[in-house]
Amino acid sequence: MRLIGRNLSPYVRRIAIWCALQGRALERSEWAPVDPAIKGDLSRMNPVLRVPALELDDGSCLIETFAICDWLDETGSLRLVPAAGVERRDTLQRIAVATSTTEKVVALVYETNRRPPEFHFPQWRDRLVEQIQGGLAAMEAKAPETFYGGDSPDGSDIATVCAYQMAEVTNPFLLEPGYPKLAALAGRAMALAPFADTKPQM
Ligand SMILES: N[C@@H](CCC(=O)N[C@@H](CS)C(=O)NCC(=O)O)C(=O)O
Repeated sequence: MRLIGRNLSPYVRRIAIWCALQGRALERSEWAPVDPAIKGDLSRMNPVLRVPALELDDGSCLIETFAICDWLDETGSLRLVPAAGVERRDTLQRIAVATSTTEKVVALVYETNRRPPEFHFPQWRDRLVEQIQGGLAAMEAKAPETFYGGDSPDGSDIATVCAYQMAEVTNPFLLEPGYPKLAALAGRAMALAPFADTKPQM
C-alpha cells in the first residue's frame, strides 16, 4: 500500500497514524498536491488533485479520508471506530467535530499563508478563526483523561490530535485561548511512535 501526501496534511497524517496503529506496512510518497511535477500522477489517483490518496496493492486507489478510514477498519485486524451502536455514533461525531475544525484550519492556511496579501479578505479570515476556536473549545470540553479509545487511541483521538497539532504548527496564535486538556491529549499521543513519527513540519 502506498500513501500519497505529506504529514503536514492533517488528513494524510490521520491515514498514516491509522495504518501504523493497525500494524500495516505503508509506503509513502510525500507529494505536495500543488506541485506541478506530480500533477499528472496525482490526477490519475485523485481527479480533484487532493491528498490523501491510498494506492492499494491491487492498483486501485482510494480517496477521501472518511472513505479510506472506513476501508481500513473493514479490512484491518483492529477497528479504530466501533462497528455499531452509540459508541460508533459518538466516535464518528467526535471525528466530525475534529474534521470540521481541520477543514477550517486548512482554509486559514490557504487564506493567510498562500493567498497573496493583496487578495486577503479580513472578514473571511476572522470567520475562520471564530470557527476554529469554536471547534477547539468543543474538543477541549470533551477531551478524555486518557484516550477516547481507553488505554490506546481510537479514530477520534487521531482526528482530534491531528486537528490540534495542525493549528499549532501552522498558526500557533490559534491556541492562545489555552486548551490544556487538548495539549495533554496531544502530549500522551506524541509518546506513541505512530504520532511522533508523523509530526507535521512546516
Ligand atoms: N475532504 C478531503 C480533504 C483533503 C484535503 O483538503 N487535502 C488538502 C491537503 S490538507 C489538499 O489536497 N489540498 C490541495 C487542494 O485542494 O488544491 C479528505 O478528507 O481527504
